[in-house]
Amino acid sequence: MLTKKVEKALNKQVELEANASQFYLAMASWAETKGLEGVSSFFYRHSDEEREHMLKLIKYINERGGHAIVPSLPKPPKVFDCLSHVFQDLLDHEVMVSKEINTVVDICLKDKDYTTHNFMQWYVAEQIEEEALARHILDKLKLIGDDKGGLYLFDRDIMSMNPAKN
Ligand code: OFO
Repeated sequence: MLTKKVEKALNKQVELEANASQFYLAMASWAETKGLEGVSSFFYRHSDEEREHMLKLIKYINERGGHAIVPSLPKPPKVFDCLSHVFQDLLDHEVMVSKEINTVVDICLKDKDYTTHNFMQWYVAEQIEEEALARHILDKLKLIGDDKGGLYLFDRDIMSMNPAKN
Protein backbone atom coordinates (compact mmCIF):
# COMPACT_ATOMS: atom_id res chain seq x y z
CA MET A 1 0.00 0.00 0.00
CA LEU A 2 1.34 3.42 -0.94
CA THR A 3 1.52 6.20 1.60
CA LYS A 4 -0.33 9.37 0.62
CA LYS A 5 2.96 11.21 0.18
CA VAL A 6 4.40 8.58 -2.17
CA GLU A 7 1.13 8.38 -4.11
CA LYS A 8 1.13 12.15 -4.57
CA ALA A 9 4.76 12.17 -5.69
CA LEU A 10 4.12 9.36 -8.18
CA ASN A 11 1.07 11.16 -9.57
CA LYS A 12 3.20 14.26 -10.06
CA GLN A 13 5.63 12.08 -11.98
CA VAL A 14 2.73 10.81 -14.15
CA GLU A 15 2.07 14.43 -15.06
CA LEU A 16 5.73 15.11 -15.89
CA GLU A 17 5.99 12.09 -18.16
CA ALA A 18 2.74 13.04 -19.91
CA ASN A 19 4.00 16.57 -20.29
CA ALA A 20 7.30 15.36 -21.77
CA SER A 21 5.34 13.23 -24.24
CA GLN A 22 3.30 16.27 -25.38
CA PHE A 23 6.38 18.49 -25.57
CA TYR A 24 8.29 16.00 -27.75
CA LEU A 25 5.23 15.48 -29.91
CA ALA A 26 5.20 19.23 -30.61
CA MET A 27 8.90 19.04 -31.50
CA ALA A 28 8.22 16.08 -33.83
CA SER A 29 5.45 17.97 -35.60
CA TRP A 30 7.56 21.13 -35.97
CA ALA A 31 10.50 19.13 -37.37
CA GLU A 32 8.19 17.37 -39.81
CA THR A 33 6.98 20.69 -41.20
CA LYS A 34 10.63 21.67 -41.73
CA GLY A 35 11.36 18.54 -43.78
CA LEU A 36 13.58 17.12 -41.05
CA GLU A 37 12.41 13.55 -41.40
CA GLY A 38 15.02 11.97 -39.10
CA VAL A 39 14.55 14.51 -36.31
CA SER A 40 10.78 14.24 -36.47
CA SER A 41 10.90 10.45 -36.34
CA PHE A 42 13.29 10.65 -33.35
CA PHE A 43 10.84 12.89 -31.47
CA TYR A 44 7.76 10.85 -32.43
CA ARG A 45 9.49 7.80 -30.92
CA HIS A 46 10.62 9.81 -27.91
CA SER A 47 7.08 11.05 -27.36
CA ASP A 48 5.75 7.47 -27.49
CA GLU A 49 8.36 6.36 -24.99
CA GLU A 50 7.45 9.09 -22.53
CA ARG A 51 3.84 7.95 -22.79
CA GLU A 52 5.04 4.41 -21.98
CA HIS A 53 6.85 5.80 -18.93
CA MET A 54 3.61 7.46 -17.85
CA LEU A 55 1.61 4.25 -18.33
CA LYS A 56 4.14 2.23 -16.35
CA LEU A 57 3.64 4.64 -13.42
CA ILE A 58 -0.16 4.62 -13.76
CA LYS A 59 -0.25 0.83 -13.61
CA TYR A 60 2.14 0.72 -10.67
CA ILE A 61 0.17 3.27 -8.61
CA ASN A 62 -3.10 1.38 -9.14
CA GLU A 63 -1.50 -2.01 -8.48
CA ARG A 64 -0.24 -0.78 -5.13
CA GLY A 65 -3.66 0.39 -3.96
CA GLY A 66 -3.38 4.02 -5.02
CA HIS A 67 -5.33 5.94 -7.65
CA ALA A 68 -3.45 7.17 -10.69
CA ILE A 69 -4.78 10.50 -11.89
CA VAL A 70 -4.81 11.34 -15.59
CA PRO A 71 -3.54 14.95 -15.75
CA SER A 72 -4.57 17.86 -17.92
CA LEU A 73 -1.60 19.30 -19.77
CA PRO A 74 -0.35 22.74 -20.77
CA LYS A 75 -0.20 23.47 -24.50
CA PRO A 76 3.34 22.87 -25.73
CA PRO A 77 5.11 25.41 -27.98
CA LYS A 78 4.14 25.36 -31.65
CA VAL A 79 7.34 26.70 -33.17
CA PHE A 80 10.99 26.37 -32.23
CA ASP A 81 13.83 28.71 -33.22
CA CYS A 82 16.26 26.16 -34.56
CA LEU A 83 17.50 22.61 -34.15
CA SER A 84 20.06 23.48 -31.45
CA HIS A 85 17.34 25.13 -29.38
CA VAL A 86 15.11 22.08 -29.77
CA PHE A 87 17.80 19.78 -28.43
CA GLN A 88 18.77 22.26 -25.70
CA ASP A 89 15.08 22.27 -24.66
CA LEU A 90 15.17 18.48 -24.67
CA LEU A 91 18.24 18.41 -22.43
CA ASP A 92 16.83 21.06 -20.04
CA HIS A 93 13.58 19.14 -19.83
CA GLU A 94 15.32 15.86 -19.06
CA VAL A 95 17.53 17.49 -16.40
CA MET A 96 14.39 18.86 -14.74
CA VAL A 97 12.71 15.41 -14.91
CA SER A 98 15.81 13.78 -13.37
CA LYS A 99 15.65 16.22 -10.46
CA GLU A 100 12.01 15.39 -9.89
CA ILE A 101 12.74 11.66 -10.00
CA ASN A 102 15.36 12.17 -7.30
CA THR A 103 12.71 13.91 -5.23
CA VAL A 104 10.40 10.88 -5.59
CA VAL A 105 13.26 8.57 -4.58
CA ASP A 106 13.94 10.76 -1.57
CA ILE A 107 10.27 10.65 -0.48
CA CYS A 108 10.30 6.83 -0.84
CA LEU A 109 13.29 6.58 1.48
CA LYS A 110 11.77 8.94 4.03
CA ASP A 111 8.52 6.92 4.02
CA LYS A 112 10.46 3.62 4.09
CA ASP A 113 8.75 2.49 0.87
CA TYR A 114 11.55 0.30 -0.46
CA THR A 115 9.34 -1.34 -3.08
CA THR A 116 8.63 1.96 -4.79
CA HIS A 117 12.25 2.94 -4.28
CA ASN A 118 13.21 -0.17 -6.19
CA PHE A 119 10.61 0.53 -8.90
CA MET A 120 11.98 4.06 -9.35
CA GLN A 121 15.51 2.83 -10.02
CA TRP A 122 14.46 2.03 -13.59
CA TYR A 123 13.61 5.71 -14.06
CA VAL A 124 16.90 6.81 -12.50
CA ALA A 125 18.86 4.68 -14.99
CA GLU A 126 16.68 5.82 -17.88
CA GLN A 127 17.37 9.49 -17.10
CA ILE A 128 21.14 8.95 -17.18
CA GLU A 129 20.84 7.59 -20.72
CA GLU A 130 18.45 10.26 -21.93
CA GLU A 131 20.56 13.11 -20.62
CA ALA A 132 23.73 11.59 -22.09
CA LEU A 133 22.10 11.19 -25.50
CA ALA A 134 20.79 14.79 -25.51
CA ARG A 135 24.31 16.06 -24.65
CA HIS A 136 25.84 13.88 -27.35
CA ILE A 137 23.42 15.24 -29.96
CA LEU A 138 24.04 18.85 -28.88
CA ASP A 139 27.80 18.32 -29.26
CA LYS A 140 27.24 17.02 -32.77
CA LEU A 141 25.09 20.02 -33.67
CA LYS A 142 27.77 22.40 -32.39
CA LEU A 143 30.32 20.74 -34.65
CA ILE A 144 28.00 20.94 -37.65
CA GLY A 145 27.13 24.62 -37.14
CA ASP A 146 25.58 26.04 -40.32
CA ASP A 147 26.95 23.38 -42.63
CA LYS A 148 23.92 22.28 -44.71
CA GLY A 149 25.56 19.03 -45.82
CA GLY A 150 26.35 18.23 -42.19
CA LEU A 151 22.76 18.88 -41.21
CA TYR A 152 21.53 16.61 -43.99
CA LEU A 153 23.74 13.79 -42.70
CA PHE A 154 22.73 14.51 -39.10
CA ASP A 155 19.06 14.20 -40.03
CA ARG A 156 19.80 10.87 -41.69
CA ASP A 157 21.89 9.55 -38.74
CA ILE A 158 19.40 10.49 -36.05
CA MET A 159 16.84 8.28 -37.77
CA SER A 160 18.58 5.23 -36.31
CA MET A 161 19.23 6.71 -32.84
CA ASN A 162 17.18 5.25 -30.05
CA PRO A 163 15.78 8.02 -27.80
CA ALA A 164 15.75 5.63 -24.84
CA LYS A 165 15.43 2.02 -23.88
CA ASN A 166 12.06 0.70 -22.80
FE1 OFO B 1 10.55 9.60 -19.07
O1 OFO B 1 12.23 9.69 -19.63
FE2 OFO B 1 12.55 11.41 -20.35
O2 OFO B 1 11.58 12.46 -19.33
